Amino acid sequence: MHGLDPFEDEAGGTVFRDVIMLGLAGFVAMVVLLLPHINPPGAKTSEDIAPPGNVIIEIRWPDDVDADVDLWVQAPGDVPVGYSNKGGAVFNLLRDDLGLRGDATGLNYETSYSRGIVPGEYAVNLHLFRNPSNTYPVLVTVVTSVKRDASEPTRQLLASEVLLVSEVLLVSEGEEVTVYRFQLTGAGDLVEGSVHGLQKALRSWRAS
Ligand SMILES: [Ca+2]
Repeated sequence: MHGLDPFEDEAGGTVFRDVIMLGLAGFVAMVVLLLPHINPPGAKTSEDIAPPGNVIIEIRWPDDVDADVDLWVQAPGDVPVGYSNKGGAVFNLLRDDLGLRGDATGLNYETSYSRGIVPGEYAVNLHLFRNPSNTYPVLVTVVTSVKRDASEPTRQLLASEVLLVSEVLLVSEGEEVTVYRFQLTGAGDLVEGSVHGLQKALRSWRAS
């Protein structure tokens, strides 16, 4: 008589309630742990808060071309960031795509993200590090976008706005070209008339 045994019901109910209470306790503990992050204590001045938004620079080249193209970027007042220096004060290179070697996705792309939008001039270079495919030219698409609102981190791509798109033909191994240089305001707007392609070496850059 399974369901009629009052003790069994009682015990089952207790276990059930305990599980709920444990679950609730866990939830409350999580909320308490998260509270300092959600609501940092103390008054913050605008200088304490990292500038919102970020700059995203992506390059893409044909997936069937076994070429190792490198993206090099430089933010205002920062060191160049590329495969041999994957992080600066502003930019981080997500990964160095070597072409078809060691590639889980089969896609050829590299992306650099900034933390915050620093006003001033940015430079974007491409370097054809290796081209074992010996296919020329290598067509590389370069997209620069900004995400102004940092409050929705999970909607990174939806919330970003494309500023510049370029296609570049790389014609020889070891070639480094400046795709463009441009200025941004602190709000992430392109400064009118600021885009130019004056060459600037980033890969071989050394602090003076
Ligand atoms: Ca690469």
